[in-house]
Amino acid sequence: MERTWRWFGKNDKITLAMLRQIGVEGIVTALHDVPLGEVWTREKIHDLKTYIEGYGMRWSVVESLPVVESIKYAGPDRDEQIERYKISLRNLSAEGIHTICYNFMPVLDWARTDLLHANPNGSSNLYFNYAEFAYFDIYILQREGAREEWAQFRFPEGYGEGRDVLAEADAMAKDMTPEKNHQLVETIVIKTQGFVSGNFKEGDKEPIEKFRRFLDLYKGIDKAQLRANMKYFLEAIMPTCEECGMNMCVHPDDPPIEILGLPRIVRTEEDIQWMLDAVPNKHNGLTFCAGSLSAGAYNNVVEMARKFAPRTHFVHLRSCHIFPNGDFTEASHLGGRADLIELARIFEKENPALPMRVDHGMTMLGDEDKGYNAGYSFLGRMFALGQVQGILATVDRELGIKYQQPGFFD
Ligand code: DNO
Repeated sequence: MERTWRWFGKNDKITLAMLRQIGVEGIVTALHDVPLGEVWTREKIHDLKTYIEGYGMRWSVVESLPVVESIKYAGPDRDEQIERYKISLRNLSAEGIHTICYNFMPVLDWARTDLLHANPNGSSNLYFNYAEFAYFDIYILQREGAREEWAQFRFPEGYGEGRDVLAEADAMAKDMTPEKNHQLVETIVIKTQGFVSGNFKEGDKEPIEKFRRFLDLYKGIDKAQLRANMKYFLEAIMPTCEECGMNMCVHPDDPPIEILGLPRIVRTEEDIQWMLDAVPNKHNGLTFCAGSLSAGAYNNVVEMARKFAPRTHFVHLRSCHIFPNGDFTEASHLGGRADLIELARIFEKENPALPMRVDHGMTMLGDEDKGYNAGYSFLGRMFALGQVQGILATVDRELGIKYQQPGFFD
């Protein structure tokens, strides 16, 4: 697979010169300065692409060309928004970029409750605690129906036995302080969304009010309706994708659970099969995010990779550990539920040119002071990339694939 790296543009503290030294071949990025819903112009795309090429790499994948909420909930301007999306697709293709990662998660992109959870080795990782999330939902967001929903909440078989998430959230409420509440809002809304979704920004004055307004847009939208809206979007853009050779790859929901009373429709094998069958076109494909999928106890990630490899256009390698109480964290890239070694075999056999990036590394050895985006450390991700490069070198030898890491005397 092509060794790629998610880079956040010219303001990223991790520079392309740094990435060149660690074996990165392709860049995964977006026009982060273009407001949500605006067309990506050919000039802007060309400028960034040329900048990347100046460092001897290529712009391999767009992550993300965001799908605005009104396409997801079918607002009055959805057709106009889809037309704009198509223009951006054409402009990207004209500049030689043919892989687009996007998601169809309503309101909230990925979610965690702790961004610096201590690992036993002194580094830290992202973490999701169900009770803290329930606390946020019931006590901070004060979402109608939240309490009843959490009272009904059940963990997948084999996890969270005897755990009462609602009781834990109520207990937390007793010693919560405004500072702790603020921190949870920063974690769930600002720091995880600010750099990816465009719905929320660093410095938003009243993020919770804004959040509630977004949630209101989805009143009455259930799973079937959200599926219908996704199908509508994909059917509308497929002729453009065919015309300009564009591969669309949906990112699975992270975590793969229904949250905040919103439907989530890219969580399981059945969901993915549905979305591939609903629009049976090779250009309608998948970002195989092993990390997101492995956070769902019901997902057998290796089996899913075998099944969906032919429709996978982009791979995220990371792996999660689920604790007996149901909470989860990022595992080592050599461990966890995802089995990255077997995944590397499956995808290398399928297509050795598939772009792949490591995802969410540890925060370690001073990463914490550098102001990197949550989950996107330098040293932690570099460590993970080193591990994955080792896995790929071994698998490539098994399969007889010749690979020479760029930038070295062989
Ligand atoms: C988080 C990311 C997601 C992903 C988008 C794709 O770390 O994996 O934000 O980029 O969902 O649209």
